[in-house]
Formats: sequence, structure tokens, C-alpha cells
Amino acid sequence: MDTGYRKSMLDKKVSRRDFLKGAGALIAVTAAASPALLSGCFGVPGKTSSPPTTISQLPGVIYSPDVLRANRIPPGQTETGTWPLEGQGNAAAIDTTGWTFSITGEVSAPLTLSYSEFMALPSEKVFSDIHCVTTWTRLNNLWDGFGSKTVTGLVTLKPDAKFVIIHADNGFTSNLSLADFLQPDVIFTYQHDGTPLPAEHGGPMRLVVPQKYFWKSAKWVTGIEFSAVDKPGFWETRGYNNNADPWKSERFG
Ligand SMILES: Nc1nc2c(c(=O)[nH]1)N[C@H]1C(S)=C(S)[C@@H](COP(=O)(O)O)O[C@H]1N2
Ligand SMILES: [Mo]
Repeated sequence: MDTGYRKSMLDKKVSRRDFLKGAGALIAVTAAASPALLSGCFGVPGKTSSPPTTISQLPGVIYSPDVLRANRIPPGQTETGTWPLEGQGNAAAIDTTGWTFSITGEVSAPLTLSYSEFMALPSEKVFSDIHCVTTWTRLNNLWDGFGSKTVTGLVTLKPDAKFVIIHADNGFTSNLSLADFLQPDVIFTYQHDGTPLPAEHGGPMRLVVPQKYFWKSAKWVTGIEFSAVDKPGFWETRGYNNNADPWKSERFG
């Protein structure tokens, strides 16, 4: 990782040590609440873990609603403890020095942020599961980053902004309704389980949309476009479902 990235990590108000303390507390809480939930972290293939009947939520962490379900494995999915690489794209590390994030489309004034400006936004933590259309599900992911509402709050939306097109490196896009994009667990993330997001998983910055199949979660984001009309994205125009709800098995078409 380049020094600019390192420096901004060190500059962050929440130090890595504080963060890890928090992550440790989270695991302690979930372990105390349910050994079954923790065992999910170690990925027993084919095993479906049940969450605790009550989950103690750490203050300051946003819990994706799906982690509170009695059964956290959607139809046709199998739990994995690994984090497989999926999709297409260049996994070469992106230098944060020239990184920009643009907000365009149906906004009163378009905006472009540098990496340090983006990293200076108020940060959030999200705890969520991942559901990939290729049928793996990875439970218990802790994301550090910036909420979609925080980013949207930087601009004034025009009334006809109804959809969000996520733009990423190499012209990749994914699309969401504005309502789905503004869910409280949607996060632009630079850190996973307390470790900087690896380049191959979308570092330095990716989107995570926990309540959709993972193809909506664009890696290597470069900006968002608010739109009056829906614009099906890279995978959505290659046979994948536009809505992508894993609980309804909205995989194709
Ligand atoms: N920029 C970009 N983002 C992308 C993709 C892609 O091809 N390019 N593929 C998507 C798909 S299909 C999946 S399943 C997830 C995979 O993320 P992972 O490699 O971190 O598991 O990224 C999504 N985001
Ligand atoms: Mo995927």
C-alpha cells in the first residue's frame, strides 16, 4: 500500500488499535451470545448457522437487518468461511494519490472528492453478511467506511433523482433504486474485519450493499451518478436480475 494511504489511515481519528479493540469486543459479544454464530466464522462447508435469539449490538455499529434473521442463509446458498474472488477487473493496486470520487447526474452541483477528502467524512461501521450469486454466503463481516447517506448528503438531489448508478474502474457500473442505495447498511468501505481492503477485493474503496447479491457491490468505485431513469449495469445487462434480492432468489433475468 502506498504511503499516502498509510498516512491517511494513521491520521484517522479512530486508531487501528481502538478499532481492533472494538472488533474484538464485537466478536466477544457475538461469541457470548451464540457459539453457533461464531462457528460460522470458521466456515464449515454446507453448514447453516443460526443466530442467537437475541444479539447484543455494539454501540456505533450498524447491523444489517439480515444478520438478525432466524435463518441467515438465503435459498440455494451455502456458507463459506473464505472470501472468494469474483467478477472481472484489474486487481492491480490503485494509487490513492490520483484517486477521485465524483458525484454527478441529478444534483444541483456535481462534486469531485479527493481520497483524503473522502476519508475525512464521518465514518461508520457496518456488520453484515455477503451473498454471492455463485451460491456462497459469508457471514459476519465488519466494514469500516462511509454511509451512502453521508455521501449523498454532500449534494442536493434534484426531485427526479430516483436511481443511483455506481461507477467503478474500467467502466464497470451497477445500479440501484435510490431507496435501496439509501438503506442504512449501504457503505463505501476501505476496511474489512479490521484490515485494509485488499486491492483484489476492491481496495482502496468499494461499495457494499448487504441486502443485495454481491454483484451490486462495486469494487474500485470512482463515483455515483443520480439518475431519473434506471440504467442496468455491467452484470444486469449480462443476464443478472435487476433487483437482486437474495431472499427471493432474484438471480437471473
Ligand atoms: N468493479 C467491479 N466490481 C464488481 C465486479 C466487477 O466485475 N467489477 N463484480 C461483482 C461481482 S459479480 C461480485 S460477486 C463481487 C465479488 O467481490 P469479491 O471479489 O470481493 O468477492 O464484486 C462485484 N463488484
Ligand atoms: Mo458475482
